[in-house]
Parts: sequence; C-alpha cells; structure tokens
Amino acid sequence: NTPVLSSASPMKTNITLRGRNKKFLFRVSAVSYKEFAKSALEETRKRIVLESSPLQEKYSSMTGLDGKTELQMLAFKSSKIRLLRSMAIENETTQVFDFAGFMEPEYDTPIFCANFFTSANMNIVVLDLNPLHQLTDQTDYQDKYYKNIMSIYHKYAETFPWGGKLTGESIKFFSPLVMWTRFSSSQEKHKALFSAFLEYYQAWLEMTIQVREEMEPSMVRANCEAQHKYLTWRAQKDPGHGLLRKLVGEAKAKELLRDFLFNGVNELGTKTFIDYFPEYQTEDGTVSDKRSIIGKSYETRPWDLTGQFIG
Ligand code: BLA
Repeated sequence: NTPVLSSASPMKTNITLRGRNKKFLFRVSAVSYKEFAKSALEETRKRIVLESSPLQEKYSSMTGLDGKTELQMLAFKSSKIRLLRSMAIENETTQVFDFAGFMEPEYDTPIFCANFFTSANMNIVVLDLNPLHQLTDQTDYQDKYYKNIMSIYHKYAETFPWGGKLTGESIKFFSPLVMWTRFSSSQEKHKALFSAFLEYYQAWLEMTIQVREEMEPSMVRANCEAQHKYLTWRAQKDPGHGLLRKLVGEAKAKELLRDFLFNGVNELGTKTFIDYFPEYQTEDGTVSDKRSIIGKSYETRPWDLTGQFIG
C-alpha cells in the first residue's frame, strides 16, 4: 500500500555571501515542508471530505520578529477528525514542520505526529502514530492499531536509525512504530523522509476511515481525557517552545501552542498539568521549568522487532 510519490521537490534557496569585493552566490537545496503538508492533504481529499477548521480564520500565516521567518498554518476537520493541522516554519537556515491529527473523542485512533526540525544541515525527526492509550497495560490497543503495520517501521529502520537518548518522559507518548532519528541533510534523506511521512500518514488515514464510533460513555470519556493529557503535556513541555518564543515572542508563542498547535487543551478537560504530572510540582505549587524530571534516557530503541516494549 505504498503511496505514489509525486514529488519531494527540494526548495532552492539562494544564499549570498560577501567576500572582499566579491559576491558569492550559492544555491543550496533545503527541504520544503510545505510540500509535505500539501501532499498529505491531497491524499486526504482522495479519501474523505475535509472542511476548513474555524482555527484557519485566526491562523494562516505570520512573519517572525526577525522579519524573515515565515510561518504557515493550515487547519482542517472532518466528521471524525477533530483537528488536522499543520505548521511549517522557514527561513534561510531553518525549516520546521509540525503536522498532527486529532480525532473526536468518540474515536480511539492514535494521534498523527510528524515533527521535523532542520537547521544547519542537522535534522531532528519524530514521526509516529502516538498511542491514545498506554500500550504497556493495553495490549489490545497495541494489537488493534500497531501489530499489523509494523512493516512500515521496518522499511525505514535502516535509513533512519534510533536518534539516541531523549527526554525520558517522551517515550510513553510514542508507539513501537515511532521513527525517532537525527541525520545530516541530503536530498536522498529528505526524499526518504517524504516517503516515510506519506506512508505513516496513509496508515493513519486508513485507521481514521476504519474506526467505529465508541458508544460507551465511559470509553468516550477515557478517550477525551487521554487526548487532553497528551495536549496538556505538549502545550507545556514540547521541545519546540524555545524556538517558537524566539521567533514570535512569548505571548504569540503561547497563543500558538494553546490555541492552535495543541488546541483542545482548554476545552477537552479541566485537569491541570500538575494533576496529570504531579512530579513537576515545585515547593511553591507551580510547574517546574525543567523539561524533564527523569532526564535523558533510552540510548537504544526500547522496543523489540515485534514491537514489544523492552525498556
Ligand atoms: C528536539 N524534538 C526534539 C527532541 C524530541 C522532539 C524527542 C529531542 C530532545 C528531547 O529529548 O526532548 C520531539 N518530543 C518530540 C515530540 C514529542 C516529544 C514530537 O515528546 C511528542 C510527544 N520541534 C518541533 C517544533 C520545533 C522544534 C515545532 O516540533 C520548533 C518550533 C524544535 N526540537 C526542536 C529543537 C530541538 C528539538 C530546536 C533541539 C533542542 C532540544 O533538544 O531541546
């Protein structure tokens, strides 16, 4: 079920350097994550009806405080998908992509999560269908959503090996399908990343089409709380915060995080960050500024080849 790849068209950027009386013009290939978003949306429209999200009116594009960085926001919904949104950030040296899909609480489908950060030839990548429910105590959830698609992970495992230690807390938001990797930029790698992105996305899209509505109110509540916990975590501790603050300032960054990127954090539940993650409470009751309490962990991939968690 491999998607047909139309283009992973690299974006051409002109960089001008001034030496003694001379101007050197380089054409470097940078990756264009806007093309990734466009392709995913095209694939979506072949399968389901997308409506524009009310968020799209508030968020479309922004220019960073430096006057040079462009932020592009896209937001959609469907009858089952509560929010399908994309943020692409680019300037001459940095490209960032944050693409996610969240279901209505009646559905327990995983959360689509693509987070790509590219700067100065270095790439930090997380691509996953983040589980809505903890996989360690819900093997049926793992069987339902991951067992049959582990081949997607294996296909890219060699090209995109485990990225090394990461914030320990993040692991419980990831599935055995996760592609967590770092690499230096090359056209080949970005082309492979484009393929992987579309393939993971197609798998997610298929899940959203197949999923049946949950009728049991207690299960709908559980889905809602699980999504709210996820949103609460990311709205507070996502590694992208620092850069976002630098690009658009504290107030705008906070608004983007709570109202756009992790929309639902104010609406889907009333529990606070400390309710979900009490280990972050400081002596005066506020949330610790620390990104992590556990620290960096998981030097190697904590799942075996079949997708069992081995820690
Ligand atoms: C780094 N981004 C990282 C890292 C991870 C993620 C695991 C490595 C550092 C770490 O261990 O924390 C991504 N972590 C995730 C994701 C989840 C998670 C997706 O827990 C989901 C649950 N990244 C972005 C955006 C920006 C960004 C939008 O997604 C910028 C606007 C930047 N990510 C970014 C930067 C780094 C990074 C600058 C390196 C700096 C650092 O390690 O803190």
